[in-house]
Order: sequence, then structure tokens, then C-alpha cells
Amino acid sequence: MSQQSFQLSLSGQWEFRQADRGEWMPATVPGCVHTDLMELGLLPDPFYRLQEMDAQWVDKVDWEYRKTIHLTSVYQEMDVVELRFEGLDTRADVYWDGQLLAQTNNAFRHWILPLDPQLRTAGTHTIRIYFYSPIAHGLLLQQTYGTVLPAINDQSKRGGVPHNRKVSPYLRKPPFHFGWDWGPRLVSSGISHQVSLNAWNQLSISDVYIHQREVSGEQASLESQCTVRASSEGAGMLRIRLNGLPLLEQAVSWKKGESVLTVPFIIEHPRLWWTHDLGEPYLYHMEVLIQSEAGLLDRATIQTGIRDIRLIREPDSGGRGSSFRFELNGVALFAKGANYIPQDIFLSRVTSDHHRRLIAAASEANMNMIRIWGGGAYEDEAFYRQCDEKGILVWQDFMFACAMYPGNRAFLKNVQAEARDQVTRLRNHPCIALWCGNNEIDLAWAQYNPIGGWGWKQRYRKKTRRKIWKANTDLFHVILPEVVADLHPTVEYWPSSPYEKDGGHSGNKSTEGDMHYWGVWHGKHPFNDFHTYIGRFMSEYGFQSFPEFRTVETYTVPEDHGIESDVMAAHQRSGIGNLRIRSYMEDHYLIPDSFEHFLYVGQLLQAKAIRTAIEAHRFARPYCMGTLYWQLNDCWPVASWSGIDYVYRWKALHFEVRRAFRPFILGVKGTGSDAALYVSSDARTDVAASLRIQTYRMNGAMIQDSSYDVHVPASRGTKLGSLQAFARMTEAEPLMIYMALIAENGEELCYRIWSPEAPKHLELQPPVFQIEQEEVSTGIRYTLSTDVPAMGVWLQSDLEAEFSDNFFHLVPGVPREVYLPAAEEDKRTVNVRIMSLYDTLTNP
Ligand code: BMA
Repeated sequence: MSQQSFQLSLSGQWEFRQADRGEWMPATVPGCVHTDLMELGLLPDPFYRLQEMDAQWVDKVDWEYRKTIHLTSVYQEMDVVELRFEGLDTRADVYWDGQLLAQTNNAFRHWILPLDPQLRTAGTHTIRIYFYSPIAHGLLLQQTYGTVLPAINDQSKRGGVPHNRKVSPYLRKPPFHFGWDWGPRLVSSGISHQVSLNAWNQLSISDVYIHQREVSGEQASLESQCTVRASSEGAGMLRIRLNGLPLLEQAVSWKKGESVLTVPFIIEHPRLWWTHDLGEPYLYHMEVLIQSEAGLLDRATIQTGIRDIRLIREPDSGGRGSSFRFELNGVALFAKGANYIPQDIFLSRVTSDHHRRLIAAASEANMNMIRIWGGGAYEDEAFYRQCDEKGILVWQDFMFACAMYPGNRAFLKNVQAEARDQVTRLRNHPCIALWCGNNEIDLAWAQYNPIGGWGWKQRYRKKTRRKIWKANTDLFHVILPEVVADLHPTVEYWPSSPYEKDGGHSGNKSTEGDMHYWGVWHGKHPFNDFHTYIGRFMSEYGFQSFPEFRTVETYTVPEDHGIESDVMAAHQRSGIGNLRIRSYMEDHYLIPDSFEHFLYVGQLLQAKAIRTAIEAHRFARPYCMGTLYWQLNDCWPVASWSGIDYVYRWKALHFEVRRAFRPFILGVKGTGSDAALYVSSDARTDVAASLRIQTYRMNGAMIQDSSYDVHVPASRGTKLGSLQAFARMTEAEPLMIYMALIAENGEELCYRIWSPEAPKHLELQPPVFQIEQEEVSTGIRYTLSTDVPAMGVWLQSDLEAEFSDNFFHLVPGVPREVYLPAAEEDKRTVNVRIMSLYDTLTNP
């Protein structure tokens, strides 16, 4: 019998050129026009200084890619041979030996193009793909649709698009390519994902979905839904193997074309999948094999976790609103995490190593949920795999953000096909916790509030308004929920983020749904307002900072080193960004003169803002059941709301978040005589602990060292009492207070070093740091102490690895241990520099 199936990868070396012009040049697939041009030295690195502007011509012209392949005679004998593209960005014509095979129009779909036997003769064949300029094609689509749709982040002017036309909503392509308030405008084209030639006889498994009908610790009632395609009808055996052992076999039959073979099965006492904070993210390995009498026809392997995930929205008993909380295997989970954007504007540059590094950083920062925001892209398999393995849930947006979208039949059908592709691809990942229609569209249009929203609907006549809202309804209230209900019925669909309820819109005072709170930052509210505006689930809020100086150096020369220089301004895409940073900095810190110090203090400021927010949200548990700040990471080197910069350096924020997302958090809410001490616990049982309070003068003198027995209730925020009941305060001089929750075994569960005064009013003294170091197996352990209270202590080494803790405050009585991973050969030579807020004072 001939071979059943095989796959030939067609990724790797291709050729490309500007359409119909010049020589063919070497290209890499997956990739895009920009990265291929850069590789050849034909396009300067757009991340460097102002060079983004030199790349704006690329999206105005058409491009061609081609590859020549040699086929043996075996291909002609196979029942089916198909070209498979995991992604083509975006509007492309695919030719095989000059014959048009397909016209593609969606970067989020995959394309399977069958080749008739006469096309796959033994010998040489050429695949050629013609990519239309996304701008020219977008303009055409806009004209055909007849309505100009809003897209506030589309930087058409920077792109030099005629009449500043924003074409992004008409194209199913990553929205952030067109610019965002943290991203460049680089609208690329190309073969964005893997390409292969797949050949098979008789039958091919195209998908296996492990539908989790009912899951508990006693039993998991599952169903394997195996989609097969067959060249003729047939029958055979379907076998399932679980973790390498045979589980069951069942006789099955299929028809010519596509069939779904459904086989129910049970796992007794399953090992459940948990987020890493609640348990072990256990994964099962399953194998589905289909055999006929003649032998194996095809097999598929699946890695999945067994878990029950629910979004509980039930009215409060007091009539205040409705809950918005996730329950994992029946356990209420307080979501701690951040919003995610793609890790590079050029998606094909992101490797599995990048995913591993970023998800590891999220897990190290005690996050249990990441929101994949709707203006980027559905992520690579490696991203979700990392989340599965690390025990981190994913809130998955569909890719629509901050714009209105067309509603013509072709567009709706295209979106439906995209959603089916993506939901099918991702539904075995236990990390997927929610499918969400879009980012901020419901809020921006504000249909039910005549004067509300971002001023979009007011620009249209009634008839056009109806047309636009109808498209929105069709997309986010009909098509997408139907796809999720059909293909992934165990996971909830949520129409938009934020969203309150049908017939209303999320606002800063919503008592149901999720909330984006931008009063701090966009609305200039003071940090303490984080305590005032708290929703049931905080899916966005944020504060900007610059990357550290070493990262700034990667895209600047010394003459650029001023916040307002042209180059720094081009790497700050929020029009109000610098203004906001400066004015909040004035409220809290003395503004440093030096550029480098400004970046550093800006990072402390950002960490302080987000710390305040996380405390507010966690203290409000269980009213509030989640906090995801904006944003985890960057897609190029830039000033942004991120906690991790483009080159994966942790800002002060990421260290702060790591502390603030520990299972216990302690802090102060309120000011003056209203100041009260709060704790929040994610532990599932009450804890008896000791509250340690030390107060210090700024000269280092300790004026109090007390311990109190406290009872910390499980799974909630609790007021421990007024601050004055615990800490001896003097009106006369500012103090620094160390507070810590100490477990019965002496372990410090969490700590907070805090002053009732803003840092600018503290008379910081020059600290003398003592640093002891000890080599441990995989790195170096440092023990750091100080003689006077020190703020924002920043350790820097010449290694790329991050310290286990950084940008922390330090008081004389409590030394801190930090750990630096280091290779054997680096341990002796590594240099550590220390600075703190004192060093930024020009006039101490
Ligand atoms: C949120 C996001 C993004 C944006 C961020 C900062 O609303 O959804 O669109 O980048 O604000 O302005």
C-alpha cells in the first residue's frame, strides 16, 4: 500500500520583489516585506530614531513572493494534495504554475487549497503570491462600502494616506499595524505563517476537539469530536490513547468529504488543570488514531487540561449590581494579570523563546490571567501552550478594537470564517477562559446614551448610524456568540470589553460587567481615585513610563536624550503622554534634572500608580474579582503603559506587580485620620498572622517596633483597623513605615514600606548600603541593608538576567535578600551598581 500521508514544509527560502519590478531577491517565510527588505539592507531599521518614516512607502505598492519546488511522481498518485497556508497577510492572489488557485482576504484565516492531479505532475512547479497594497486595497473597500468608519488609532496621516483615509476597519489584518498610542505605523504584507504541501490517501484528520461535557474531581465526562475528510466513504476503528496508554476503541464510519466522528468517554478521578496559584496545571496527552483493516489511516495528538471554567454573573443579594467572577473547578478566582499586545510589530520575529520568556515573567509576577487584547493578533500556538503549562488563564478578545466595522455580507461571512478557524484552533487549550467580542467598541459608540461615547455617532445621519449599529449587532451579538456557542460551548462569550449589559454601557460607576478605568491618566484623576472607581472586574487601567536608559540607547544617539526631542517624541505615541507623566510626577516627586533620572523616577511613578490600583481592587474583593492592568509588554521600543519593555527588561512596575500580586497584600487606604490598614488574601482558609510594624525617622532612627496578632479572613479584602491604631505617627515629621504580615512559621507573607507623605516631601538622607553576596548553585544571593530609609532601590548588573526583586524601598531594620541568576563563569566577575531615589535629588 502506498504511503498514507505526508507533509512537505514550504517555509524557509522564497524570493520576493516589488510587483512587476526589478530582480527577484531572497526572502524568508514566515516573514513580511519589511523584514525581508531590512535583511537585504534596502530598508533602514524603522525602530531606530525617526526611520519609521522611511518605511511608509512600503504599504503603498504591491509585492510578489515566489518559490520553485520539485515534486516526485508520488504526488500525482495521492488521493488528495493541498497547499496549506497558516496565514497570508492580507489581500493576496495565489498562483500555482501561473494558474490562479485562490484570492485571499483575511490575515486571521488559514487557507487550504487543493491541487488537482494534473497540477502536481513530477517535475518543477512555481508558487507565486501577489500581495496587493493594503492601503490601495483598503481604499477600494472603503469606497465600495460607501461609509467612512471611525478608527481612532489608525495613524493614516503619518502613513501619508491620501485625505488621511483610515482603511484599517475594512481589512481583516492586525489593527495595530496601522499605529496605536504605543505602537509604530508599519503596515506590512507577506506570508506571515507556515506554508506546507500536504498529501494524503483515503482519510485525513483535520481536527480533534475534546469537548468537556461535565467535569468534577470525581469524573470527567468528555467527548472526542474528530473531524475527518475522506476521499471515499469507509469504516474502521477509532482508538483513543491517554498519556500513552490505550483508553478505548470504537467502530466508526465516515462518508466521502467531511464527517465528525463523536466518541464519548469518561475519565474517573481526573487530575484537574488549575492555575498555578490554585494548584497544578496538569495536562493530559491524548492521541486519536483511525485505522481501517489495511492499517493506520491517520493520527492526531492533543495536549489538554481538564477543568471547569465559568464566568459567574449573578445579581447581588443587596441589589447593588451583579458579580463578574471566574470560577475554576468551582473555586472563585480573583484574576490577577495584565493586558497583552503582540511582542513585535513584525509578528514573524516573535519566536517560541519570546513566548516562553514573557509567560515566565507573567507567572513569576504571580499573574493568573492575561487578556489578549483585540487590536493585535490571535497568538501563536506556543503562547497558549506556555499559558497551559504555566497555569495562566487567557481572556481572548476577537481582533476588533477602537473602531467601527463594516456589515456587508462579504465582510460578515469573512469574520465568521475567521472566528470558526480561530475558535477551532484554540478550544483544546485549558487556558482559554473567555471569548470577548472586541475592545472598547460598545463604550466608544455608546448607542444607548445619546451624548455618550467618543463622539463618533454624532457625526452621522440617522440612516448611516443605523447601518453602523446594525453591523455592530450582527458581528458582536449574533455571529461571534453563535460561533462560540457552536464550537466552544463550555466557555462564555462576552460582547465587548468593557461591557455592562444589553441596553447600557460600561462607565466608571458600573456595578456589573467589566470596567476600563482611565480616570487616572486620561482623566487626570489623582491616584487615590483608584479607590473610588472600582468595578466588578477591572479589565483595564494604566499609567505610562519610559523604558530604562539602556533600552532608550538602542534607538537614540546622545543628542536625542531629552524627553521632548524629535526622536523621543516619535517613540511616545500618546499625545498627552509626556504631559501626564510630568504633571503626576510633580504631584509625587521632585522632578530630576537629568534625562536618565527622569526615566528612572518615571518608572517609580508608574509603579506607584499601579500599586495603588491593585491595592484598591484587591481590598475590594469579593465585590471586585479581577484586576488586569494595561499593559504587560511592548511591540517596539517606546514610552508606554507596559511593565516589560521591548527587549524584555522589567520596569519598576513589573517588580512592583510581582509584590502586589502575592497571595497576601497589605496597604493603606485613605488619608490623614481616615487612613486605615487593609489586607487582602487569596488563601482559601483564614490565616492567623502577626502584623509587624516599624516606624522610622528619615535619619534612620527607629521609633517603633511592634507586633500585633491579626486574623486574616480567606479570599477577601479586610480592614484591619485605623492606621493610628497600629502605627505611632507624629504630625511633626514625615515617617517611613514598614509593615509586614508574618506567618506563624516566621515567613514574611507580604510587606509594604510606606509613608503618609509623598516622596517629594520626605527629607531623604544619603543611604549607605551594605551588600553581602553569596554564591548559590544557579546564581548569586545578595543581602542588602541600609542605614536610613531608602526609596526605589535599583540594582543593576552587567548581566541580562533580572534580579528576583528590584526597585524596592528599604528600611534599616529589615535587610532584603535578592537573587541574581548567573552562569558559573559570570559569578566572580559580575558587577552590581545600586542607586535609589536620593541620587536623583539635585538639591538634597
Ligand atoms: C486602552 C486600550 C488601548 C490603548 C490604551 C491606552 O483603552 O484598549 O486601546 O492603547 O487604552 O490609551
